[in-house]
Amino acid sequence: METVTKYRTCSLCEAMCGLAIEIKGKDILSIKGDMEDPFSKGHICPKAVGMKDIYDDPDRLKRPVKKVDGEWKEISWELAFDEVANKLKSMQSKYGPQSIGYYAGNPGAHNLGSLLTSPDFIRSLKTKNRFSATSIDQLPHHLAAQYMYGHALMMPIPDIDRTDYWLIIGGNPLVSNGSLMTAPDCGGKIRNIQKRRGKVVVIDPRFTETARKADQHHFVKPQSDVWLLLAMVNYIFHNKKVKLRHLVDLIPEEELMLLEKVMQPYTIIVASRKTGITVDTITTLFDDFLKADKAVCYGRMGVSVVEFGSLCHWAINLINLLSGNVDREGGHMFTSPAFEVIQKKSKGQIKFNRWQSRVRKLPEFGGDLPCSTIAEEIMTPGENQIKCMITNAGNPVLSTSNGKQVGDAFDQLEYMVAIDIYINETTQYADIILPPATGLEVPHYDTVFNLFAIRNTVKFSDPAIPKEEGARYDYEIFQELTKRMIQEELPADDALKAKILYKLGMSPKDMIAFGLKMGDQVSMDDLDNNPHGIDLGPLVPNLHQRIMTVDGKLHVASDIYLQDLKRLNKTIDDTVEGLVLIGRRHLRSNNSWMHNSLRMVKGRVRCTLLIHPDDAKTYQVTDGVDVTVRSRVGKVTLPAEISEEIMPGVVSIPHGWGHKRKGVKLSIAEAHAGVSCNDLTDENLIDQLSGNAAVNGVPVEIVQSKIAAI
Ligand SMILES: Nc1nc2c(c(=O)[nH]1)N[C@H]1C(S)=C(S)[C@@H](COP(=O)(O)OP(=O)(O)OC[C@H]3O[C@@H](n4cnc5c(=O)[nH]c(N)nc54)[C@H](O)[C@@H]3O)O[C@H]1N2
Ligand SMILES: Nc1nc2c(c(=O)[nH]1)N[C@H]1C(S)=C(S)[C@@H](COP(=O)(O)OP(=O)(O)OC[C@H]3O[C@@H](n4cnc5c(=O)[nH]c(N)nc54)[C@H](O)[C@@H]3O)O[C@H]1N2
Ligand code: SF4
Ligand SMILES: [Mo]
Repeated sequence: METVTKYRTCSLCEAMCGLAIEIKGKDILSIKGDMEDPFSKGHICPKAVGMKDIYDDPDRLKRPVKKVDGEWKEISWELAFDEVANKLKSMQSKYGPQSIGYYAGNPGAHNLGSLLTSPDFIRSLKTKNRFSATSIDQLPHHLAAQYMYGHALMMPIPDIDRTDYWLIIGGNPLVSNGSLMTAPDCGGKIRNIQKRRGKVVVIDPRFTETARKADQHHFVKPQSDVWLLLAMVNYIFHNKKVKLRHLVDLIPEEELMLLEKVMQPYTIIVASRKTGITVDTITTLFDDFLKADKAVCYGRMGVSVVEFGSLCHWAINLINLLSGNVDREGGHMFTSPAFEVIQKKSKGQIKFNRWQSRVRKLPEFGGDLPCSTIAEEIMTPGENQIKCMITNAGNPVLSTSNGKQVGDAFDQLEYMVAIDIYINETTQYADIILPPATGLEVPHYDTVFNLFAIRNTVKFSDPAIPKEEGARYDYEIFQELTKRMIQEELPADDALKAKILYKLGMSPKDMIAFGLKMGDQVSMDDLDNNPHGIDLGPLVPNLHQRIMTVDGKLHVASDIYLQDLKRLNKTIDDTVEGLVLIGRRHLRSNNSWMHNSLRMVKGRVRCTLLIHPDDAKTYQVTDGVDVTVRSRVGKVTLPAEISEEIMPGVVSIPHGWGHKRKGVKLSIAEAHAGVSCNDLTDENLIDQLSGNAAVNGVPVEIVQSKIAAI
């Protein structure tokens, strides 16, 4: 059998690296970086080869499984589709549509079939009880994009290929490979900034892998960044450094004057007291940023999943805007994707807080409710209580705040369906699991991450390797379920039904081809002829054409933020006693679901409690010895790792671990189980404005430590 090389984009994280995969028959011989990919130019990380392990994994499901008397039994696809659709319809008629909850996880955003076909299925459920991993991630970014630029997806991207000054606050792109900034090889990009005599500055409670490569690193107390960021907005006004350049006609003058006024209390002195960074250092930092010809401030999880995440991202957008760096080379720019996801028809629509969750009255955003409310929506009796859950490509038991409680809630459900490739911490609660083909077996196009990329490129990849006989693609699963859900529901001549049925006949490739035609930059034929992808050039100024607000203006002082400042001001004198918990990521992990690859988990134990030597002394913690950590919601026991890389008063546990649980069928992951830091994070700690979970900065205490025998 002959060996062939297939080219495609890696779908694991946001970096969109090009892969060159050698295949012989049904065997994957090697996975390397595609040197001819115009975007990633050969770069990959260690996870890319993990794609082979997922493909070969004997624990991965290929056929639907149903729980019968506590045991999983394979059943046929037809039976599975019929059962799921009938059950969902009976739940709808018995308890009403709100009794069905839906949770969408992270790999869905990397998955073409799921992205294009799940929305119709979700619509057919007619439920408002929708949740996703977005609300334990980037909700504040979407909110700022919505209120300032008019659409949740109008997110400005740091143009790090051309900047002179990159301020990274609460992000670790050397490990995460960039997020809401699709940029393969961030290490190389940092080196290039330095070669251009530019500067990279990192602000983080941990001396991270990125900080090690940067020109400067400053420790910051968790949750305090908001004071620093607002102080910088104030500093720009106070020192008359506002440069609006070509955007002057977009920004309402009265809003600018109001903003200047409300920013006045946020001084460097307050910022210094809150963050622990000296007044001199902050002043130099602000001056350096403002002196640079092209500068960009970029914030990620460390300023997203915190209690003032929305204010942080509003402030970051304001800093870039007021310093003259928005829609300008080397600053904060907007992409021009070949397949346009931002539809002109949604111009001006605010999709926020149109309804609230039943129990805690948390706001809806983009049709989703905050995932911190899932458990209470299931466990609190009453009308519209969730009785049935569907998860797609998500593992909320490990990934969301107070995950153990989410598991307990799932255990109470009347019915649960998981669309997933594994029997894991979440899906083990399901009654039925529908496993799609995945990874290298599915067609791929990045509708989402091209929108967030630092350069415009485009590529379509057909499946690199055929799916197993009898397996189904995710889009087939969604299309089959949707068909059954709407069949009798809507009258035969219903226009929506006709539209959905028409789409049900289309493959994802047909849909992308159609979208590309609308965009008029490249055709599917062009992509078929260019398997390495096509470069469409660097980002270009385009905000005047792309802005999506109803009046075409860029709003800098929306009332939601001004109101939230009042909430912030109440905390001005708060001080932190004891320890707070933050997270961390590792190059060989991908949230919770790649630990069943030996290649990814072998070596030194990575699920440790990182603690500063001073705190270790105070709490009598010994390096390498188990320590028990407790929060309001639970406790975990794990080995301590004493290091000066974490600042005093802060401890860190990576998320996505904790695989040793009843019902889990992940042989390798169970043997390298670790503990789940989300058994400590608290569903009540949220960013009140957006409803986003706050998993960084959680108060914890050390309740027991074993002192190593000398
Ligand atoms: N404490 C703390 N918690 C966090 C974070 C943190 O930094 N700290 N980070 C948060 C972030 S940013 C995110 S995005 C979330 C992630 O949260 P989730 O999306 O809920 O969890 P994942 O770990 O990504 O789980 C992905 C699931 O998808 C399945 N899967 C993989 N590939 C496919 C596929 O092709 N199709 C289908 N149907 N299923 C598939 C896997 O088996 C797994 O069950 O975690 C969040 N949780
Ligand atoms: N290898 C790997 N790559 C991944 C993932 C993975 O699990 N593994 N997950 C992917 C996903 S879903 C996402 S969303 C991205 C996330 O991408 P990143 O946000 O770049 O990743 P994190 O490691 O969460 O980085 C957050 C940083 O914030 C710091 N931090 C914590 N609290 C605070 C605070 O209060 N203030 C400040 N200033 N900093 C703080 C942490 O120490 C950490 O260094 O990564 C993606 N890429
Ligand atoms: S950086 Fe992300 S996209 Fe690139 S190879 Fe690694 S996991 Fe895949
Ligand atoms: Mo994420």
